[in-house]
Amino acid sequence: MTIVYIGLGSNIGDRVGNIQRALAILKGKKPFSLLRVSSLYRTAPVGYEAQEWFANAVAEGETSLAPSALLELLQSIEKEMGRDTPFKWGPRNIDLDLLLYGNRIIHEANLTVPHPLADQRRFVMEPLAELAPEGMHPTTGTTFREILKQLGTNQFVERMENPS
Ligand code: PH2
Ligand code: MG
Ligand code: MG
Repeated sequence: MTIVYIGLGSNIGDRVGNIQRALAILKGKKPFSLLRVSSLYRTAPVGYEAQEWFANAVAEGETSLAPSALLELLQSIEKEMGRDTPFKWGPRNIDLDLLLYGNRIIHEANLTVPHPLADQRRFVMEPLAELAPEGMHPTTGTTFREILKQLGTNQFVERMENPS
C-alpha cells in the first residue's frame, strides 16, 4: 500500500459541488481508500490568468494501484464527470492531478511524479501543507511547510470558511 496525494481543482459551474462529487466517486473506487481531505480553498488562476477563480483541495489516499493505474483511475473520473478543457491551463469543471505517490520519483511518458509544478503553486502547497506539514518533497527534500513559506503570498489563496 502506498500513501498518495491528489490535487483537485474546478473553475466552471458549481466548483465546490464538482470537487465534492469527484471525491464521492473516488471514495467508491477500489483498490483505493480515501483517508483525509484538506479544506477547500478559493484560489486565483495561475498560468493562464484570464479565467474564473478556482476551488482547490488536496486528498490523501492509500492504494495498491501502480502509479500508471492510479493515473488512469483519475482520468476515468474526469471523463465520467464530462471533463472538457479547451486548452492547456484553461478552464475546467474538474481536474484531478496525481501529486505524490509515496516518496517515489517517476518519469514515465505520460506521468511525472512529484507533479513538476506542485512546489511552485500555492493552490497545491497550501492544502498539501495543511494535511502533511512535515511531509517531504521527494526530489528536493524540503518539507511542505517550508516550501509553502518560501512561496510567499503573491498567489492569492484563501481557505473557504463555509463551503456549501
Ligand atoms: N490548474 C491549472 C492552471 N492554473 N490555477 C488555480 N488557481 N488552480 C488550479 O487548479 C489550476 C490553476 C492547470 O491544471
Ligand atoms: Mg492541474
Ligand atoms: Mg490535470
